[in-house]
Amino acid sequence: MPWLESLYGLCRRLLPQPVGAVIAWLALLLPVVAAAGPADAPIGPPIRAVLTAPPNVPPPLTRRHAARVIVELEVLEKEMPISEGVSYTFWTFGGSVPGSFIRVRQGDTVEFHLKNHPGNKMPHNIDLHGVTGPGGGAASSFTAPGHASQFSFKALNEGIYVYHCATAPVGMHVANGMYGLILVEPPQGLPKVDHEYYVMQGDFYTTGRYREKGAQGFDMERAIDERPTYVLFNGAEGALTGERALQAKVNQTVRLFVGNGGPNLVSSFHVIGAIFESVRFEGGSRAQTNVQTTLIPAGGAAIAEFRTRVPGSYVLVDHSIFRAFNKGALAILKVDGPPNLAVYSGKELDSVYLGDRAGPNLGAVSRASQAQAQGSLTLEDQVQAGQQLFAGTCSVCHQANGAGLAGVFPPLAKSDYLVGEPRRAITTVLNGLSGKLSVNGQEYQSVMPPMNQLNDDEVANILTYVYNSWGNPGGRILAETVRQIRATPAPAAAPTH
Ligand code: HEC
Ligand SMILES: [Cu+2]
Repeated sequence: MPWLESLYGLCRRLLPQPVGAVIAWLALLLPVVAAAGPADAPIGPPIRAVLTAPPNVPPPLTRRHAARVIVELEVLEKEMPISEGVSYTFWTFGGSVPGSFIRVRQGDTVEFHLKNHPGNKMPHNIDLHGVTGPGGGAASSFTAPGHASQFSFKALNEGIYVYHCATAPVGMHVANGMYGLILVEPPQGLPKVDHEYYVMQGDFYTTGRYREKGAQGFDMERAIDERPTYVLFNGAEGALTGERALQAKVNQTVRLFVGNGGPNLVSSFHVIGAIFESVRFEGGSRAQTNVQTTLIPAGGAAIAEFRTRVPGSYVLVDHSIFRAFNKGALAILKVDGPPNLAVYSGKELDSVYLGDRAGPNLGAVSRASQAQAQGSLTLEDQVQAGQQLFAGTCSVCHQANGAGLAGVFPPLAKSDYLVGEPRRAITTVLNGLSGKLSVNGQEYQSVMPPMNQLNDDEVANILTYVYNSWGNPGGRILAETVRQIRATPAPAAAPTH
């Protein structure tokens, strides 16, 4: 019904409010009455859909009529980083996790081509939640490696929809990254904004622990138990932090298309320091306003919008908060521009919320783990990696300069507790420390929580950094030593009498 939408636009532009608005809205209602009639048959030659890799979204559609839209999506099984120094074999739609973003218009007829790369090992298919029909396309799109399949559907309902692979074992295909979003724009389009971004959460199940280095396999048992090692935005820790952070300027409008691929977890999606002015929750057509945290079910999506008002780093998290700080569900929107003291007087929150993500990246950490794997790890590699990890893990208490805080956190700089006692330093990090303690003649009686979420490399590198900084005597701690000490059971508590 292109003439109706033109009429809508014309009314809005030419007639004075509110008369113009009323007529415009009446014009908008007409196509609803006539929906799905023969009138919205595709017009013109077929159009190839623009597909984008996350966090990018294809440009808004300017078309004001339904068309035949060709989507070509290729499945690629490929090894990619899931965290610094950790790789995983992802199964992808279009080479990225989440898969390519697809944008069509309500009323379009989508001619879908699914290709399965000849180098792949598995058959795959696609179930699009924006499809009306059994399996959402799954049965028609089952494709063996080296083959392609084709089916068509009419995008009847506008909204933001998840797509995913539905080949058995379905959970495994989804857990390996086989999901993405398709936006079906309403006929009149979405209101214009300054930035549109594509963010999708997923939970991952690796054989190794969180941040355990090297190539990690898929762990079916953990997946069935719903105990993910990683919970991530856009398929990798650091996919949207440091140099890859989302960008905006002060006083701009941001629209986030947020999906949740699961396979298991439900997301409590929140942006620290921002309030969503509008959320199309569950991807539906109704918008909720003034939302702090929006629930995104597995296999669901939302459209969240807000205006940037104060410069700084805004942290996107799953507010099931251990997932953010201990499993990776953390991304950053960096807003540049002049301060707005009337709205917010404080300083940047980077160090409070970002932890080891506050630095530009953890490049030194991956360099050290590569060197470790190749047997060429140097003292310098360890010190640099340790410095980055210390900043995110230990400096909140012991301070970046190792001086501690008088009476509360003991110093690590020139600490007589540390010097000549590497074994004791390692057990302190692994098991924590509490009770009376004397460092350089000063008494402390406080609690250090165990830091045993750190892996052997990380503990070794952090302590090597500590021993080589702030006037400390130097020396090296090796991952092997940490491994041995971790394997030794902690000393039993003294027997009580
Ligand atoms: C939440 C705060 C906190 C964090 C984080 C923390 N520590 Fe501690 N640390 C303490 C406290 C408190 C003590 C003293 C405990 C006591 O009084 O028994 C301590 C004691 C120590 C000691 C022994 C005393 C000394 O000064 O030599 C070492 C070594 C140490 N921490 C290293 C680390 C390292 C390395 C990290 C990072 C992996 C770390 N700590 C993270 C709070 C913390
Ligand atoms: Cu698949």
